[in-house]
Amino acid sequence: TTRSDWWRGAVIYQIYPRSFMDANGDGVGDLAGITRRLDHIAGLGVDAIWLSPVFTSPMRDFGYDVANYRDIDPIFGTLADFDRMLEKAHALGLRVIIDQVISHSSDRHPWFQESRLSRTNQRADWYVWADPNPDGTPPNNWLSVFGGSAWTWDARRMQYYLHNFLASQPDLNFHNPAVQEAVLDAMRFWLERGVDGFRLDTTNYYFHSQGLEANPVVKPEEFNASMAPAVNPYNFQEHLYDKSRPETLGFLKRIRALVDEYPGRATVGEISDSQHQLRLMAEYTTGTDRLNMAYTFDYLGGDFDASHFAGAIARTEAEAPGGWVCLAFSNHDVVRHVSRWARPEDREAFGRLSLLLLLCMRGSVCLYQGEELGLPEAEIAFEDLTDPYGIEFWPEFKGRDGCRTPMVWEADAPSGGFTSAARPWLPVPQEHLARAVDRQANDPHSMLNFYREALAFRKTHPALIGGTITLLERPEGVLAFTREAEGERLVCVFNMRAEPASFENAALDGSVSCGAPGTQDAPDGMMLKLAPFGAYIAAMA
Ligand code: TEU
Repeated sequence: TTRSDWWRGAVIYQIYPRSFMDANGDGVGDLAGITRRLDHIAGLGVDAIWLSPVFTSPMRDFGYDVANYRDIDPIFGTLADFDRMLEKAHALGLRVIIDQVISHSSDRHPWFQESRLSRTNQRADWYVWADPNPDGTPPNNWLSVFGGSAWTWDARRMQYYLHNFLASQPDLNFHNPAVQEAVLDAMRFWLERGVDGFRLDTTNYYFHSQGLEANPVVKPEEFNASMAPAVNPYNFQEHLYDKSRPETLGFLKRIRALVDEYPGRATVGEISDSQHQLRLMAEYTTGTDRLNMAYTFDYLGGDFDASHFAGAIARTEAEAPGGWVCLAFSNHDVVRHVSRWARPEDREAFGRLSLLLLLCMRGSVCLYQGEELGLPEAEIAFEDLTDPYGIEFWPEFKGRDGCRTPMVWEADAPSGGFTSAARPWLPVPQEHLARAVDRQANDPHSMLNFYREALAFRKTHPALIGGTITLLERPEGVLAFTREAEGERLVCVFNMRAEPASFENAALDGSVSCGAPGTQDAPDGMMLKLAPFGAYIAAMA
């Protein structure tokens, strides 16, 4: 299609390049591997891919620490490999969104190497530097998401520098216009190369308050422990001064103006702020001069609970009605959702129900590689951990390795066909092998084929892609709403529990099958009996 607003209601498949497909046999996935396996993604029926970072990096945070914004890390290949991947994706009808990690760079980036040399060099103010307190302690109480102070002492420059994440991820100073120009230039480089848009890492972290005021401390009872590990002291502060600053919007408008020079490109921002999520969502995505979409953390943590979902939908509709949400249940930062939300014996039914729900809510959708196979979270021994966040907070928080293990392509091949190396960079769990793509591809009842059918169903229903959403009255454990657009009205009912339920509503009367996969028997008048994790999706006369 050539629709310039293709992103509205699109389904985006996230590739974690280290773990998708290894073509050169070094145990780490690469661009040539992705190119080889793009058919699998096209065969799902998604609209686009989002590629986690493939840029030059020392890989302290596995690519979310960029040392050169305009080149590909050798572990992933070359710019020519990138171009080949892009060309094949486009030939298959897939748009390509790349990750832009501009809030911070790697400490190996030449910009930082220069900045740390002195207080007077031409890049001295490209990062956030501050003097110590008289007793030598850091300038204030700001904390790193990954543990410890957000300030690290630099012995050469004799100052502290700010990092919201690892000490090897110094925070770029967006108050400096030259920094804004430099990162916009790097984005233009990729637009010129033909990418279809950007996933913007940590958009609400670009700016800090130059007053360096201390963040207030949050009372434990006000802290939303379900959204973030309670073991992490970061979550006990209200982040008023280190992020989510008002200057952000002005810069997002500059990004949009740049992207708008290239027709049909789109942006999706990551807003990570459990306290001000919806306000920022509304601010960053309402109107035509800022981001196209932002993805919501509402369903990346919390409980799989009808009240939680109904509340999140209602709040989003009320507080960010003009915004556009990107929905996701899994990504490279959280426990895979079938493990997070379901008991092992429920996962087949749960995986299907949760996909139908994801595809029926209002917004665009991000799927994470492997979820189409129903992969559970991998259990990784402490000795095998690679994620610095997990190593820091083990065992209360086990980190992100468990959702980053390699894709499984062939059940009977070593390492599931991911690599010919003796050891992949993270282990391939034995229990994943039976779920490999080749096993599921020809089984009409597999999770993989359910994903294909459900995605095909969504494609043919404008009410699901762009329609309004209206919540219906519901008993506990059941979520129900209608979606409406272009004269089409669908009623969608989900039993979110592992036990039978019933649902009675006038909206059901006269509803007719509309071919949704896995949908269950028609109601008896206004009364619907739902199987455990059962769904009913129908058109209303
Ligand atoms: O994540 C932003 C972020 O806030 C993370 O702390 C997230 O909440 C956490 O990983 C959840 O477990 C982005 C990227 O998605 C992540 O992979 C990077 O490590 C991080 O930025 C730093 O670039």
